[in-house]
Amino acid sequence: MLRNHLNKIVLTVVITMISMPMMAQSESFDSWLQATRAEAARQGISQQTINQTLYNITPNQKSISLDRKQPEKRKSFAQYKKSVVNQNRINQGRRLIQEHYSALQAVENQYGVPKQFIVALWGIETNFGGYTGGFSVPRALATMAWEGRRRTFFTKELMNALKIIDAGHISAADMKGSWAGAMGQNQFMPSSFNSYAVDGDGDGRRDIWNTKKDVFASTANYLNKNGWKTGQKWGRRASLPAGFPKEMITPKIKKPLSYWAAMGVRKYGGAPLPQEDMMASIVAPDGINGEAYIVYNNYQTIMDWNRSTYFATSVGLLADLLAK
Ligand SMILES: [Ca+2]
Repeated sequence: MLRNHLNKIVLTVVITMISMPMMAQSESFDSWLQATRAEAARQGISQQTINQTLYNITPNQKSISLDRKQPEKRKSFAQYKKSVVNQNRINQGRRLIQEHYSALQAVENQYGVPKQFIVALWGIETNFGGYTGGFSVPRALATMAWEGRRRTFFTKELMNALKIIDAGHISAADMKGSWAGAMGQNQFMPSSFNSYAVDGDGDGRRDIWNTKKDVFASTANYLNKNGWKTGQKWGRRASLPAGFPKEMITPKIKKPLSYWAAMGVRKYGGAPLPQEDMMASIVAPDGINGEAYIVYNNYQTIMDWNRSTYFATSVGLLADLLAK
């Protein structure tokens, strides 16, 4: 009897370990939650917000498994580009630029960011607000913070999310986003929201979930504050000469256009590079045998939004197609 009982315990422990693979945390979710409620109160979050977000919740296992998968990393750039810069999206983006022309123009005038970049980011992040993620952001962030792989980052994001609810920009129930807590139509993390979100329609709330003027102004403000240079392109496709050194292919190496021209880099198709006084980098998201691009300051700004050459290159290409 005792032996059977012990076997049962052992079996339960084994099953629990199998069903929660590689968990970094040793603390139970409830005890973590209790400590986090105290921390939120210490940071000045209202008891009402704490009650609405950090009581009676469980970890979201879907967030945990998606965090471990990250399927986009396994695609090639060519595949990624095909899926995010497709003809449907180009047509829809062009139509939306016409539909929201005056709102986008006002934002462009104020922040110096052309409307096609605002709409390209909107299109790639959420298919123009079509899929913003149905996860409860506080629960997703609590899950990621407790799970432990990036505890400091996600705890900070969770506190930022609670401050947004406290400030009345969105209710706790309506704060929806991705499995990792990116929110609304432009997928700002809560810290980006608190640094860059803007009340574009002047109703007193920064609403990146439902108010397009807020989405447009927040996106443009983000780029503007991260060094966007008005009047400059993002970059263009390039041809590299035979034997171009692989180690020079990185957004981290910035040289004048004239330097790249002297190395034999040309526009795709063979025309010479423009003779402008600009710093540029060479990127080739699929490696030296894939497409190469020569990219400028504004590409680096797009990479501040999302540190991926797949993403930044696709945003640039889509923006160019939307402007045509
Ligand atoms: Ca607003």
